[in-house]
Amino acid sequence: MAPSTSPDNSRNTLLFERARALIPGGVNSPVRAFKAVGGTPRFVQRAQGAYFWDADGKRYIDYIGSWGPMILGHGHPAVVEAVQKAVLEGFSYGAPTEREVELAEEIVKLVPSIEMLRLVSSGTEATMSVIRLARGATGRSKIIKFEGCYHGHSDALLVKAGSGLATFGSPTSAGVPPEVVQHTLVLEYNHIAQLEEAFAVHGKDIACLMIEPIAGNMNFVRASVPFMKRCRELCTQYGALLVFDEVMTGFRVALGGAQSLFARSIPGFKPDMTALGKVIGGGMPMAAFGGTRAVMEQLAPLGPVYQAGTLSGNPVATACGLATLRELQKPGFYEALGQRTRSLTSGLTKAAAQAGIPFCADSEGGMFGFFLLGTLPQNYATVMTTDSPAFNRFFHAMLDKGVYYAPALYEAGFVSAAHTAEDIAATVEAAAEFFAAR
Ligand code: KE4
Repeated sequence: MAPSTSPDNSRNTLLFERARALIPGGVNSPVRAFKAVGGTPRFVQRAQGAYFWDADGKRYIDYIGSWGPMILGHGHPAVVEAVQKAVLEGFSYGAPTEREVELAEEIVKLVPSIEMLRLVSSGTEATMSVIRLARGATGRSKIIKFEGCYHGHSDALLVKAGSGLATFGSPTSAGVPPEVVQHTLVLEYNHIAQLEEAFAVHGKDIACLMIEPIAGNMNFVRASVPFMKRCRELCTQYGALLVFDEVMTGFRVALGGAQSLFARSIPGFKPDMTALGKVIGGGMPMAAFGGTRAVMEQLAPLGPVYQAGTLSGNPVATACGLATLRELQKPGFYEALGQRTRSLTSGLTKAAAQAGIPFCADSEGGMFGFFLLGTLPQNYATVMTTDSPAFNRFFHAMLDKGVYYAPALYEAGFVSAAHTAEDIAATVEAAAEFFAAR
């Protein structure tokens, strides 16, 4: 089946043509262009609850939710009310507000490893600032990241694994000079021996190790507990900072983020720094980074590490984020969300098994992933063994049936509190029809 494309007279097609005339690829972020899956992106006209409607008025069950932020579903009344009230007080001041303090207090209360934090406007800003701060605080230049983990598009982090093991990476993007990434070491996710080798050779020069604790940028791959335990131990042993990039997992997989899950298995576990985003803005431009007071106080205006932002802590975005975080803390929120997400992944797995299709899935809280593979991958190379054309056929068949998954096999999926059991049943039925026809 060829990728579904909207009919030529579709408003999606017409809008995509207009957009491509003025915006590179017709989109303001590459993954939205459907390049990996082919076909015509759906231009969203409006969204409500678990759904959005495209430019032709077709309804989709939304499993992207803005790539994570819309955990309550689109247009939650308490959030809408908070934003409407905030805009009447002003859009932006470039001066401190009480609400920034309230949001900081809420995050510090919910994420024990964060003693102090700074608000920024995107996950990229958060992780970019963390790298600079880690380097400034330690006086070291080298950083470790993992293949398949994405931390935004700052130069030092646009790096792919070198040819051999534990080599310094080369840029994944044009425009990034090799000297900018010469200090970035790219390792294989979940590879303990390689991690130990890297620290044995470079440990005293490593400023930080940055990791997605559940890697949503290679669909859904968990760091194993033994691997994460070694990351913590080696960072401590060599004086490097352990940085959790929880831009996607923060408040998405659990109220305390992925770090709270590792703390259940590893007594006393805490990262040194955390990057947050997505959910904490409730869909508006808001992210944050935080950690121990000793490290955070190295930041301007207190310390020598510079970092700034015109719209950082924006009063409308903080209202949206605060209203979202308050809803998440209601009793039973994550239990219900986790159960709803698991009903999706188990339903899809059962439907594929009945049709004899290789398929596996995993989820935590409101985040999930599935693979057209027999077993859950542990690293990027394995994820990429997926039959891409088969995924693309599945993606477009679901799109035609009004189910909207991430338009790339290496992206995670998201369930919101607004997704009903009926939505899940309809989603599973659509997949079962597709699998049965294979
Ligand atoms: P932003 O700069 O896009 O707000 O955040 C960058 C970022 C940092 N860290 C993690 C773990 C992330 O997942 C992201 C961004 N996630 C992607 C989805 N894979 C955003 C979607 C997009 O790029 O359009």
